[in-house]
Amino acid sequence: MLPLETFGGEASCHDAVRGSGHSAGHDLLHSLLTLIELADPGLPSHESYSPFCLKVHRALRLLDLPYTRRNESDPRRLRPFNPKGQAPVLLVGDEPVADSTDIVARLQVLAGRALVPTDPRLAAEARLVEEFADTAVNAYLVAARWADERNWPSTKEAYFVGMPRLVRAIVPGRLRAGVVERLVAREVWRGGPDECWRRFASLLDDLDARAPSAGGWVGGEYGLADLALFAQVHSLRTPLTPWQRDEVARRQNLTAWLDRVDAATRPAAPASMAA
Ligand SMILES: N[C@@H](CCC(=O)N[C@@H](CS)C(=O)NCC(=O)O)C(=O)O
Repeated sequence: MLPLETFGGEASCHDAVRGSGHSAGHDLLHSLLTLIELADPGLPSHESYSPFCLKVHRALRLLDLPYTRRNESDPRRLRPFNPKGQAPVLLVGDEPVADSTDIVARLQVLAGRALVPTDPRLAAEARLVEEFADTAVNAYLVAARWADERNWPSTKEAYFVGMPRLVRAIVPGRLRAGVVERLVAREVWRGGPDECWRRFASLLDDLDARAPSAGGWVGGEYGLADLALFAQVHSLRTPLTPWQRDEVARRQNLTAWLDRVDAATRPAAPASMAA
């Protein structure tokens, strides 16, 4: 979605993130798994502005898999690993796995633990929630950052921070026009801001009514549905989108569920930094 975390932040850094266990198997996995992601926003609450990178971070944590982080400020640098030039990419040894859905599927195999219930109907429901989050809910997040006039100045500031001033006067606006065009094609912005935010409020009401009062979204345990939905909705809770953040905060059941998933999946502080 965001053709542009591209220009925010430093070129690359490598942080080691450990799971809670420190067995030989964990150490092996730690050197085996590298998450290639976009720039680190430097927020304690969000490892990434990218909801798809956030989803993978939280899946790694939920599965207690240690990994190394590698930040690329320009998604084009991801093309050798993912022809679509998108983050996230997970390196399993030297093998690149692209797309958050495929990455989370691979992580389950590596961890030897499923993130969907054993009941096939519930497993299908969890995958449907993932698809809904990655597409429909994501469209509102992109609209909130790129199309909403109230948020564009802070989005531009955050995403294009490293760009030379002259280029910055031209490029962000052009990229924004392309993103908004795609949002219209995705229907979410076709009727303009009033319709978009009316539907958004109604979506939040439904999520609030459906949010589980304890445990995970589908089948009781935290799993795939939680990771995918959390990643998109929690991404609305940053300083980039204050109106949308406050709208989420007004929904108490939804907020309580988000906070529980956050607590269950927040990565431990980086154990070490390498150049
Ligand atoms: N379906 C992909 C979507 C990934 C995606 O949209 N990544 C964005 C960052 S949130 C990106 O890399 N955008 C750069 C671009 O499209 O040029 C997934 O689930 O991983």
